[in-house]
Amino acid sequence: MNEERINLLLEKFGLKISVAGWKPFGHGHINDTFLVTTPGNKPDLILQRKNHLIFKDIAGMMSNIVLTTNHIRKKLMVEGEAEPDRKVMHYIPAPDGRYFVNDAEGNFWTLFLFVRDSNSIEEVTSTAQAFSAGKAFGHFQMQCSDLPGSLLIETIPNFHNGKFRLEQFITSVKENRADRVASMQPVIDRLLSLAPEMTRLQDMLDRGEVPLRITHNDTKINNVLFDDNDNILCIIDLDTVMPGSALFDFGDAIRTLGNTAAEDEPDLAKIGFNREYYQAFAEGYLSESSGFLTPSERKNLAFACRYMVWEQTIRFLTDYLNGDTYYKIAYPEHNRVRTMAQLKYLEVMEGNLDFMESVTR
Ligand code: ADP
Ligand code: GN1
Ligand code: MG
Repeated sequence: MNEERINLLLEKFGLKISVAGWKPFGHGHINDTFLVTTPGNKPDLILQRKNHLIFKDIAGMMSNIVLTTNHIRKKLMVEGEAEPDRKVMHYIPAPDGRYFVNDAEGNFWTLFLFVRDSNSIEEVTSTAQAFSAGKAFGHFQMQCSDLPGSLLIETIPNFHNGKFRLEQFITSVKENRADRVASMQPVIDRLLSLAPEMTRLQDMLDRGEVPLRITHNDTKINNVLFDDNDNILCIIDLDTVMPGSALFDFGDAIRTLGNTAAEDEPDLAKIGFNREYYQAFAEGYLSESSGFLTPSERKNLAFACRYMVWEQTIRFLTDYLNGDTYYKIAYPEHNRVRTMAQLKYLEVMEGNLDFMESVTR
């Protein structure tokens, strides 16, 4: 990336300005994100290259995002929100009305406002933050609850379908493309032995025992923006907003927020389960969602945390066995390290299940 390219992309969005500065931003595994500062008092912008090899229908994805953000913005206006652009993402259309532009290499670029005076965190450091994050994701689900699901496409089909993820995993073992199966055999066996229990969530969805809602589907803690006083501003990274289960969002948030270490911590001794953060997140989440959650959802919140960690473990391992084709990696064995760290977290969680159940039942 360079300044000339940034100016060219902004021009495609109809903005004829010379940027004041730019830098790569965030820690995402899929997209490329750049913070762009503009001259004068104009708001800062984020230019993001969406990964079109992973998101195969960028126009559909952007349609989901615009429907969702417009829906939320309308509610904020009714509530008299003074600064809606800090409470919901604001994407900028190109002059042709589309919410992306293409560059000469066929990449897809999107542009949105940087939420002023915002911070995203890679790890929670207080129960107050955990409570706020829970409230934020519960509130987001509530804001989306009257958005008709039929309007949204499945940006990545079967994204959190455990049976589908299991099939992909089994295929990666059979194909053994990177010749890494032998070294991972005990881990593969362990993850496969959990499959009958873990695919139960998809069974419940298939049978209609757990409802489909509009959900975020990537509720990592770094997808929440806080202000300088740890108050919630908004939920970001809306690429995977689509029909899904509330259980996916609850479970995926605990996957990062309940872990005392990072999702790719190489030192397994550092990986633990933070009961206080779990409890605070659950209380924040339930303060917004207890009115709409069904008994079957409520009953399965704790289980969903185990499910999401198992799913993420097999996703990282699948990518490792396939030769690292999906997630960005920072070093050659990164996906193996991620797999081992998630598996350790899954095991640590087992010892906390009774506690988790007691909080969320
Ligand atoms: P990825 O899909 O790669 O995770 P994100 O859309 O989450 O990309 O963006 C990466 C990071 O950029 C976020 O974790 C956050 O730190 C920052 N970010 C994204 N959108 C905004 C925004 N609208 N305002 C401020 N910071 C943002
Ligand atoms: C990816 O882009 P990012 O880092 O927020 C992935 C999530 C995984 C996560 C693991 C579209 O999210 O599903 O849970 O990495 N996003 C996609 O850290 O696959
Ligand atoms: Mg993100």
